[in-house]
Amino acid sequence: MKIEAITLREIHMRLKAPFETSFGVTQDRRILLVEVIADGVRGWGEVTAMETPSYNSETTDTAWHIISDFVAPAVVGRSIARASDFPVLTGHIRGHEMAKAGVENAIWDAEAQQKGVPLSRLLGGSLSEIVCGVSLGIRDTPASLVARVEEELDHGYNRIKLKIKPGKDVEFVGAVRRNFPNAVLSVDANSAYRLEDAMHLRRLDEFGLLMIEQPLYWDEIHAHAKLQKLLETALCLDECIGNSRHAATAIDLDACRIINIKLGRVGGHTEARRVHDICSTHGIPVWCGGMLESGIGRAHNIAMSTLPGFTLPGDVSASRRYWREDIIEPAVEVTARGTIQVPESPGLGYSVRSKLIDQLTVRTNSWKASVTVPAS
Ligand code: OSB
Ligand code: MG
Repeated sequence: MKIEAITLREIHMRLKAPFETSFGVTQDRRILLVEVIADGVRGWGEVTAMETPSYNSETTDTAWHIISDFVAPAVVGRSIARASDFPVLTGHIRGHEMAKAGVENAIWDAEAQQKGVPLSRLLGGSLSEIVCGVSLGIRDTPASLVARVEEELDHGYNRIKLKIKPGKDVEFVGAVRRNFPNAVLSVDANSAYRLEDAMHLRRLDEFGLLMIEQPLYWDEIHAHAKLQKLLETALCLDECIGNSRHAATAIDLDACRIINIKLGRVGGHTEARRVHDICSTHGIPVWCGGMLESGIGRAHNIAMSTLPGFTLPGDVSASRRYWREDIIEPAVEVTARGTIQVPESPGLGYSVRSKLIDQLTVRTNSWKASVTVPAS
């Protein structure tokens, strides 16, 4: 496959409601979309960096810089046999996984279309339906959180994840548990606690949670191993797993019993599949995390979630929970039993609404391979 051209654009999309995590409130998303032309076929990817370096160290603007000044120049005009060879072209660029993933994933979409297969099948996925959970932001009062949980359970979602932070944890989770004794519940702290808080976190054990996601330092696995020994509840790592070596380390140290896989955080489909494979080998269940994506990122998440190790409900849910109008057609919909039907048409399996994307675009940058004239 020859990577003939790349177009990078920034679009602005407003979430239907503000989303609060331990690191802040998000409502106005600045999302980068990547359009790649490979052998004449167009593929789409999304950069899942946040606007601020609060979840990890990347931002919309760092990704713009890294793609513009390093990734695009390194890959446009180059040929690779398949999308899974893409990391070889960008291996010299340290970090910036979300920036690289946006471009790599667009090439995966293009390859699947060239081969006439759904992206899920090109990745080796087998599920035809994926199981969905939701992630609920921090609320002002336990009562308003309970009301939100009730709505999402009524919609059929199979697992409810509650965002927590110090001061908004035990009381909130307790209220939800009392109201829904049988619901599958988990919590996500986005690194808001310290190892010294272990005795406080132990109070969550009584609520029978499926997992506690990333309670400690965003960049430290070892502290989670110490914490896991003190808790009954399974820990799940998100932020600390930037690649498959990190996953192997976490498993070796017993730092978690579950891993959340995010395409952007690990650098794209190729590395995500490696994380999945290591987890499968060690009997660690995985699930697909979300980053408040537009439909393009969501469609990539759906394809990845069809790999057999994705045995727990993910955070990938219906477009309408986030957006008044999504940039793909049809929008991602969830069945009454809280599942998404995996599309069967080639590539991402959704059509991209180019006109709407043009309206939402605030800046673009593009690169084309120079035409080489054969010597006569
Ligand atoms: O930690 O999983 C996270 C959103 C932004 C940044 C980090 C996270 C999240 C979510 C929301 O939990 C997942 C989603 O609904 O897309
Ligand atoms: Mg998380």
